[in-house]
Amino acid sequence: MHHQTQEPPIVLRARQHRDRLAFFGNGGDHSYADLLRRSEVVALGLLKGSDDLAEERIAFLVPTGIDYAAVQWGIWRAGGIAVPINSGAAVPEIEHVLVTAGARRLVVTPDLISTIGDLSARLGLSVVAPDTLAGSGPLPDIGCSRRAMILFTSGTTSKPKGVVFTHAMIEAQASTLVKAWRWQAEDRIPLFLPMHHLHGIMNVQTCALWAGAAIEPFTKFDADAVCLRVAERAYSVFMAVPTIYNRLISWLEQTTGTPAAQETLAGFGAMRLMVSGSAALPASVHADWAHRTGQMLLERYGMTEIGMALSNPYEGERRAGSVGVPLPGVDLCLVSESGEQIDGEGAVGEIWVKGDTVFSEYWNNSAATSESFEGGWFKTGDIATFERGYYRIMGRSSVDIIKSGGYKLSALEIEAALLDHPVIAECAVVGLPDDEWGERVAAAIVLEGGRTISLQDLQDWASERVSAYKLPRALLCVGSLPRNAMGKVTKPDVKALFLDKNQT
Ligand code: MLC
Ligand code: AMP
Repeated sequence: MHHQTQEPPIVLRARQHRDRLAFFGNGGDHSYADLLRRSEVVALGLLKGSDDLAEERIAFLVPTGIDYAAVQWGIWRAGGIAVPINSGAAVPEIEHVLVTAGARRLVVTPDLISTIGDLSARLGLSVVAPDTLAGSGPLPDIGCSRRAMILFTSGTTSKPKGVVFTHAMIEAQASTLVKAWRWQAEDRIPLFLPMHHLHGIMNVQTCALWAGAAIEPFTKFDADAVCLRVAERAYSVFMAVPTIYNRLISWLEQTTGTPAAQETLAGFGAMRLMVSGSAALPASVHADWAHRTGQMLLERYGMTEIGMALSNPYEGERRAGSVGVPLPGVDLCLVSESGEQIDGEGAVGEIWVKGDTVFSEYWNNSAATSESFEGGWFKTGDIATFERGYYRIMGRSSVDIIKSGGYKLSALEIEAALLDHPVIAECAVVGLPDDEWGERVAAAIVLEGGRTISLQDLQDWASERVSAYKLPRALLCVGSLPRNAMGKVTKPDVKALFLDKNQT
């Protein structure tokens, strides 16, 4: 009897759109048939004659576009777990990801090989260029409960943790959003977000490809390039973080009155849907955008561990400063400090979430996994209130988590890196409010024996150790750090040191 291979859900979906475009733009036009073919080649090449990768972790460092998607799907189709690597990461950060995930193979394009420094020799890593992959034979059956992907996310521990996604979770997240936001095969979207985090990977790429829509890939966000294509009416859907909306507003201000600005405004106005998320969208930016373009941004709230949980409605009031209501299938409640579930108008508490989109484990870290759940609920650490039918995010329960440019950063991770500096004796990292970035990383340090260091020198030194977006943007050298009676650094007082200084 002929055996029909059980394929990852997104691959099955793609078979319905074989002749449609999956990717377009400067990197060329590529159909779904092309993506299916290329991902099969990657899968067979990775299998090298074995029947199944059996959840081997395959790291990959490949530019956004058809190549990235083909490698990601290829790993899935061969039965592996895809571990995307941040192309802007520092070598020690990549090492942490590879070692924690236990990845022995890295798929990397020649243009990005220098990103990994000496790691292949040091870790005995097998490095493979995607276009050298080839093979033949059948592909394994991929059940939905299999693990598919690990995304690393910073948090209240000093090193990022690996959030494990199964195919079932990916299916739940994509199908929920495709329905809620009415994705259609005719949609076209630009993709300029980093491809090692949820927003770019799931909300943009996976949802678009789930729906049979087309993606224009960019290696990074560039306002000039994106606005030019918006003016040409290249897109129907747009998804970005608040810092990008700030940049677009600056671009529109700088070009006011030019024909290019007029066309760009009209292009934004004509889109079907524009979404903001990953960090709080100031109500002033929401209003400014609506005033300029006529578009009411749809703000939603999510997290790597839970996918998207709250969303303003596609139809109905999109309220500035609010994140709307739970998406279908998401169970959500607010919990007070004393651990009681609270609801009703004006309730304030930590967001706890349950549902098919929620992850079930941090990779190889059962202690962190069990700490983050209670009674089956995932505890997000985000504080929200419920007002007139909508949720509003008020902040976070931990001062050690910073959101800058939509990236979640761990103050503890940055402190640990800075403490490796030979003259830094103590340090405390905080997030300062910032109009462009949401928050900005600031470091208060105590130096050994009367030494000094400039911000620039500190950044130059630290850039070998952490990604650019984690670098301190403000520095204070102090004689001692503010501490409480227990000897613990009091972060609100550290923040006050910077804010007081700015006022004088
Ligand atoms: C970069 N710079 C920063 C910075 N990032 N400064 C302060 N804070 C930061 N976070 C500096 C650079 O070093 C550079 O400095 C200058 O800003 C301009 O750099 P750039 O290269 O133009 O910045 P760019 O790389 O374009 O970054 C801006 C950005 C990017 C907004 C496009 O940060 C971005 O793509 N953010 C999205 C992150 C994201 O996808 N998060 C989702 C996580 S998932 P100099 O001195 O060299 O000029 C998630 C779940 C959910 O949150 O709900 O979605
Ligand atoms: P990450 O861990 O990178 O997935 O980031 C998830 C975090 O981003 C959440 O825990 C929130 O703190 C924050 N976040 C995401 N969307 C929003 C939003 N719309 N408003 C405020 N914070 C948000």
